This record gives sequence, C-alpha cells and structure tokens, in this order.
Amino acid sequence: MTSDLKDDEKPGTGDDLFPALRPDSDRTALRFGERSVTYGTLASAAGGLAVRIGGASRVALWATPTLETAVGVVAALLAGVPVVPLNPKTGERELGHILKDSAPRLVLAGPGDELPAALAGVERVDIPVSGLGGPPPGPVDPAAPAMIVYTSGTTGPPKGAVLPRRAIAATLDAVADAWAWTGDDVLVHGLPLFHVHGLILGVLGPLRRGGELRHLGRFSVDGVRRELGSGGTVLFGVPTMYHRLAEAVGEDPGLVRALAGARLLVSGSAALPLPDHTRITTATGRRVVERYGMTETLMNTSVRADDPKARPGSVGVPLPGVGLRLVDEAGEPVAAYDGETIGEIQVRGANLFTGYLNRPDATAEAFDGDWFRTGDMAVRDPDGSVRIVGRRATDLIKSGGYKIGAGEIENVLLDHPGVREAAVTGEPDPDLGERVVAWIVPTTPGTRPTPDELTAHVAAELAPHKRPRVIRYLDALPRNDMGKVMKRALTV
Ligand code: MCA
Ligand code: AMP
Repeated sequence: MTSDLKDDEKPGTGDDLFPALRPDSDRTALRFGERSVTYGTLASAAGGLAVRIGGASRVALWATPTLETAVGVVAALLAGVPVVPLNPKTGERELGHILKDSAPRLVLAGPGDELPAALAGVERVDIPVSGLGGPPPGPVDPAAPAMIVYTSGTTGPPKGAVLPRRAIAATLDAVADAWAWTGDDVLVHGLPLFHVHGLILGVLGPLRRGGELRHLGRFSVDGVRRELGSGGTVLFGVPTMYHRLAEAVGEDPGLVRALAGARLLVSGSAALPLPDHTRITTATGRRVVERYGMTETLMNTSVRADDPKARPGSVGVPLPGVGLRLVDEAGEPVAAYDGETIGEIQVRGANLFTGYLNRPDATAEAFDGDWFRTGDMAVRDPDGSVRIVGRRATDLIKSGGYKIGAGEIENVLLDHPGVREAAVTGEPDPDLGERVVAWIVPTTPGTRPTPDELTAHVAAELAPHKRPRVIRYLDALPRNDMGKVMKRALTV
C-alpha cells in the first residue's frame, strides 16, 4: 500500500531516537560504496537483530567501516542494549583490556569478519543487512547507557566513557540546530566508526534526521570529489582530511566544484590550522565550520551555519543546552569575554557521559560538581565564541584526530626487551597535527632495536594509529633532581 503522507508524517516504529525508521519507507538511509539500504530495510534488519540480542547486558561491535556496523549499532540502540564499538585494528593488549573491562555478553560482527583469539570466548552474532523486522521496540530509559566508547588518558589504559541515550539525542539535536541539518541532507565522510565523530555524529546523526549517509569506506580525496560532486550536501572530517583536501584543491577543478557545491563543510576532533582554512576558502569560496567536542561530552560548541562572521580558529558558541564556563588556575570562573583571558573549559548539560566504566575514582576526578573538566584551555571573544588555545596535559597527543596518551605508549615500549628507558612526546606535524615521537634509551648501548621493530611492537599491542612516527635514540633521558623525566628538554 502506498501512502500520500511524507515520511516524516507517517507513524514511526515508536523508536524515540530514529523516528524515520519505518518498515514501509523506501528512502535511502545508508550507502557504503555499492551497497545501500533504505530506512525500511534498515528497520527490518536492525529490528530483527534487536530481537536476537534483546536482554543482553552489553554487546561489543566489531566496528569495520561497513554497512554492518551501522546496522549493528542501530539494532543495539533499538534493543536498549549498551554497545561497545571495537576498533578492528586494536592490538592484543588494548583489546584484552577493553574486553576485560567491558565484559560484553555478545560480539556483533559482519558475516565475513575474522575475529581475533581474544574474542573466542564471546558468543558471536552475525549482523544481517536485511531481515524480517521485529515488534516495535519498547521505550528505553533516556538515562540508560547506550554506548561505551574507550578513550585514552595521559597514563594507563583507555577508559570506557558511558554515554546515556539522552546524550546522543541531545547532541544530535543541538548540532542539527546549529547546522540547519535536515532529512534533505546527504552526509559524506570516511571517518572510522569506533569513535564519537564517525559513529555518533556521522552515522546516527543522519539517521536521526531521516537523511542519507554516504560513507567512503576510507577517506580519500577522490571519494570526497565523487560523492560531494554527485548529490552530497555536507562533509564531516578531521583536520588531517581537510589538510589533504587543501593540498589537492589548488590543482583539481573537480574537487573545487564539489566543495564549492556543498551546503556545509564541518571539521572537528582537533584544531584546523589557519593555512588549511585559507587554502580551501580561497579555492572554493566556502569556509570550513569548526565544532568542538569530546568523547565524554559529545558536542559542546560549534560555529553556526547561519553565522557568516565567525573567524577561522573559532570553535563557535556553546550549543543549545550546553553550559560552558572557563575556570582559572585558582578554580574561579573567568567572567571576561575579552579574547585574552585563558581558562580551562568546563561543560555541563544533557550531552554529558555519566562516568567511566568501573572507574569511580577517575569519574570523580573529572568533575567539579556537575561541571566536567575538559582539560582544554580557551579564551572567549566578546561575541561569546570560544577559541581553544591549548591543552592542560602535555602527555596527551592528538594525531590525525585520534587522542593518544603518552603513558600507554611508554609502558608498551618499556616492555620491549631492547628498551631500557622510554619517553613519548608529540611534535607538530603538517598532516597529522601532531606526530608521536618516541625517545629511547636502548638496554644495550650499541645494539638498538630498529625503528620498524619498535613501531610494529606498538601497533601490535595498542593500535596502528598509536605507533610512533619518529624514533630518537639517547644515552639517557634528561631528568630533574627528583629523577622525573624532563620532557620539555626532549627536542632536537
Ligand atoms: C601503518 N599501518 C600499520 C603500521 N604502519 N599497521 C600495522 N603496523 C604498522 N607498523 C597501517 C594502518 O593500520 C593503516 O592501515 C595504514 O597503514 C595507514 O595508517 P595510518 O598511517 O595511521 O593512516 P593515516 O594515513 O595516517 O590516517 C590518517 C587519517 C586517520 C585517515 C586521517 O588518522 C583517521 O582516520 N583519523 C580519524 C580519527 C577520528 O575519527 N577521531 C575521532 C575521535 P589501512 O590502510 O588498512 O587503514 S575524537 C572524537 O570522536 C571527538 C568526540 C570529536 O571531537 O570528534
Ligand atoms: P577525544 O577525547 O578523542 O574525543 O578528543 C577530544 C579532544 O579533541 C578535545 O578535548 C579537544 O582537545 C580536541 N578537539 C575536538 N574538537 C576540536 C576542535 N574543533 N578544535 C580543537 N580541538 C578539538
């Protein structure tokens, strides 16, 4: 039976997060390369899987950049089962930690995916991309945990940020307001699907609006040119991706047309350097809009699509529903909007996580009352917009938009038999923003472990994106009188 009602006027499946998810909808929801699903097929596939996994305490999701991952996360949300996205390239030690900490009852994976031995003890459920659906989901408590996303700190292994369902809804509706994001938009991106940026904003965002996602599988300039040039309206990326577009755009008329034709270009996860803003705007006439978020807080601020005055370097104004303050060294709120007085950004609102899994100590430390301490340092301009000027912790490195803790890499390097001492720092990098540098004192002078050996060791234990890009050898690490490594002295 056909209906004259528009999709957004028809009765839905009853799901509060995805009102457009209707069994009878033939609107395209998701496209990954040649494969796509409509909202109707997605409702059936995810609805059926939701029945299968319903009642599980927690599920892991083998988050490849594929349609299956998107169906898996929607199914878990329909079922009200907390889902832990896993980076399929995670090394042995990090995966072991995440599985022990989160204790998933099931692992959702694509039918052809090969899972590592660490997951052998967890029951596997293959994710279908079609199906017979299931009964409409029952209401899920907005305060219930929806997703657990692992994020690095300065020391120790990653912590699982527990994100309630209401935070996902709140953040997606807030950015929709800032970006005038509707069901008519076609989002293009090639972000990984095991972090907030790619998975929550980049997959759940378009689904909440009833729009379309075209995922590139992996980021490439060619993919952006092709998809934005053939109906895509919005692009999401980390600064490294915009840097690569900025490098290419001067000599690529097709890319110029594709970017110039987009409704909105959004960058986040790290600061987009001024020269990249300038090169893209000069070539295309379009500006890149920056937004500022964090795994624990989802999105905090953004340049608004309807604010033509926002300057490059600004991350915009607090999103609707987000309380934001700057706090000085003494713990006092900064009153000034003078573009000069620096304070730590603290935020509160429905967008926040509820705590770190199994880590009440770390959760307590992260809050000042109901204000979450982000560790990011910023100033506020007279128009209320925020400019990030640095980070409180020097032991956090942002490389390619990934947050990496120096401590976790040092611990792994120290486990290598050829390493006596190790220190890890971040250095400016034109492509990655920062690159991971490892300073190594070999166990036996004269027989150094090779850079390839150390790099492969970190990639295999933690994750390839955490591997050092540069290895430097020293006879001893510089230490102060207390024996503490003086990282500031580690420069060439
Ligand atoms: C290289 N590879 C290796 C090794 N060396 N594998 C094992 N051992 C080695 N020694 C492999 C990698 O696995 C990868 O495989 C390929 O070589 C290239 O890796 P890499 O050099 O790391 O890639 P890149 O070119 O440097 O990647 C740049 C990138 C990437 C595409 C921009 O950094 C990226 O996707 N960043 C997105 C980060 C993100 O989404 N952050 C959001 C979190 P293969 O070729 O198979 O891939 S922040 C967040 O969520 C907050 C809320 C926010 O505000 O957004
Ligand atoms: P993550 O913990 O991986 O979610 O990364 C969150 C961190 O990324 C924030 O605390 C900021 O330091 C950084 N970040 C995210 N968006 C921006 C942005 N637009 N500009 C500067 N830094 C950003």
